[in-house]
Amino acid sequence: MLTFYSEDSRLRQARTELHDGALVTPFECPERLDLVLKQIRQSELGDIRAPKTYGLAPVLAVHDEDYVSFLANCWKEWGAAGHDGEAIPNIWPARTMRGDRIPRSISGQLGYYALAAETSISEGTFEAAMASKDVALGALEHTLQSGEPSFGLCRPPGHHAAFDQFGGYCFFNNAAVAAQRALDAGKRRVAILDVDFHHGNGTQQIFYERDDVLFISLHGDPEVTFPYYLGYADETGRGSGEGFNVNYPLPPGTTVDTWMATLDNALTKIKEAQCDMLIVSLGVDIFEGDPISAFTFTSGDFSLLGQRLAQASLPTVLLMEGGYAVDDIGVNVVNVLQGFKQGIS
Ligand code: 6XA
Ligand code: ZN
Repeated sequence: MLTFYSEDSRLRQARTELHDGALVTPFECPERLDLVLKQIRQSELGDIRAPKTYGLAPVLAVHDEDYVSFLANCWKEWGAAGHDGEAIPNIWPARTMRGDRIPRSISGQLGYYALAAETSISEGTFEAAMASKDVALGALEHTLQSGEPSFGLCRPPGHHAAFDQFGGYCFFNNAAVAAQRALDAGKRRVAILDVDFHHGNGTQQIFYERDDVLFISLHGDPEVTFPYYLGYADETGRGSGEGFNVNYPLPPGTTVDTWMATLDNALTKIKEAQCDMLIVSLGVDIFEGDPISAFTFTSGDFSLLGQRLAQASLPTVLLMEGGYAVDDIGVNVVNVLQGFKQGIS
């Protein structure tokens, strides 16, 4: 299985994340790439390739143009406004305010386009986000052409990024960009299966009223888990999208047996919906040792996950989402990919 990866993903080197009331070094850091690359190189998985560049058009197919301009210019404008630190929102169009105005000030714009405060915008963030969606598109193109599965080592991740909002370490929704491209290339219905510990609110929002993308997510119950305001079981899609959004919120501490039984339900739905492509939002923060999550996967369990995903028997692209800087993330990712390979042979 080929891996797609871009050196430019390292251009985001944010120094600050608002976490537990303090500014800490971000969990979502470039070292994550090294941990995964090291294990892929030591495995027999296959080559690592750099993607070509695909420009902005595939981004604009799922994101708002003004939002994309905001991301492209934010760091420069933040500096021009005289701010020393990284760009962090601290005011929002909250429920009692107006949501129909986009202020001229970069501080006002930050709140308008942010859905959370932990993710600061820093030098190189936009460039890294561009590289990350190229990684997703490179993996997709390879799978479309060869029918073989591929892995996109995307960084920054994407599944929290909505039509016009960033947050949860995400800027462009890599899985959504890839799904739209697959449809434009002739696929009829794409399943996006999100196994990250956190709900993929951005992916859900982008496709909520559509029946050509089936979005299914297994995640920590938003009653007690980020992103809190989306990801409940009663969110089933709207209009022609009704029935094409499926959420499985699970309590912290959920056992792997329960999680796998839920995955089987998800795979049945993908079969019933007659999808002709599978994109996996692969977060390995379901690991028992993950510093910000609360599921109980061991490294060995990730092999089983890979095997089960292969049983969908669909052209498959796996895209990296969360999973944080503990040495094990490389092992866990490779276990999924090797399990997948075993599952198809
Ligand atoms: C912020 C938590 C952000 C979650 C990031 C993540 N306190 N998403 O892993 O999948
Ligand atoms: Zn996550």
